[in-house]
Amino acid sequence: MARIIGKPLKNMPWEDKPQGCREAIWRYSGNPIIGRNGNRRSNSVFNSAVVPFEDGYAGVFRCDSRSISMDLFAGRSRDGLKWEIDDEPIVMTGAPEEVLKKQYRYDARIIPLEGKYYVTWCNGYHGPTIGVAWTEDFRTFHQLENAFLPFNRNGVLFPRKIGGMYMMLSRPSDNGHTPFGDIYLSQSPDLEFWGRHRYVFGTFSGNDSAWQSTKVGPGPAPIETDEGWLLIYHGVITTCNGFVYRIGTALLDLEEPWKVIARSADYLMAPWEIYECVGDVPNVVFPCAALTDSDTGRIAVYYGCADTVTGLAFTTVDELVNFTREHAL
Ligand code: BMA
Repeated sequence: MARIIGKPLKNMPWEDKPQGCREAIWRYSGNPIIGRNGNRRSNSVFNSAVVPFEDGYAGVFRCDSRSISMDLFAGRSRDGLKWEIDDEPIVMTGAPEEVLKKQYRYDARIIPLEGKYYVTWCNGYHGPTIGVAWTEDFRTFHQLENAFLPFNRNGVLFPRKIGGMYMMLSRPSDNGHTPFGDIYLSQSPDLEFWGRHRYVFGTFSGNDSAWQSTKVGPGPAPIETDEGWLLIYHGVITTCNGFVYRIGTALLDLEEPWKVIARSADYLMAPWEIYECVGDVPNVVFPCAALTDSDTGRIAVYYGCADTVTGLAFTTVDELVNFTREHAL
């Protein structure tokens, strides 16, 4: 049995695997948990991050507005299912004015690290790059320097230092909808200066795993297990109707996490449900957060559906480790 190395989480959102289900992950019966009108002006709420906070949960949500602007909003929940999302976007403080200038912000991740909650997101600075901030209360957010040069997306911190360094995964990109993309790892002594870049893994162009032939990018913060860092990621194929986004898994070495132990050839989850296939951008499932309980091994994955609404799916560490190894490339 694989084990999560982390904290217990009592009362996390959960449903048992439905009888007869043969999948390694199963959707919440009440999906989508957040609809288009998550806050007053939202057109869509998706690709958002949540963490346990105080006696419930807090989150940073991507709410595209009805003018179709992209920004981040704080939210709170008692049960991780019903969310109250602020009507006003997060105001960042602390960084030099040049860095605080806001063009657009989207696709946040939240990583509990050394007693604070670090938020990373795709930050518009003459093109997309990785914004970084921390908060202790989800009201005041202290922004740091952008981690990288443009163009980059999907910056995801590891939840602890490894070999004395902070580590972040990312997916270098272009200024548009990026018809390529591999996962890299960068290291930092202070969360400001990033270097020692390593290639983790890239697209797979063969017939054996075509769903991830256009680009791959990290999803939720890697989950520490006794078998390695469990990475849930998105993989994309280009079809005659455009991109299709699916979800896969990989296991990375605990000490040198740019080394891949195993990676799934099959996708874990794909747009099958109507709310994943129909929306502003059809055929997208895009994972950004995972809650975990070290006692039971349960995992709850939050994912964007068709760039329109937010879904939740359940699995366990054992299911994902077995799935990754069983279908390894
Ligand atoms: C990516 C990002 C995501 C989005 C996806 C599908 O490049 O913009 O926010 O979910 O495309 O449109």
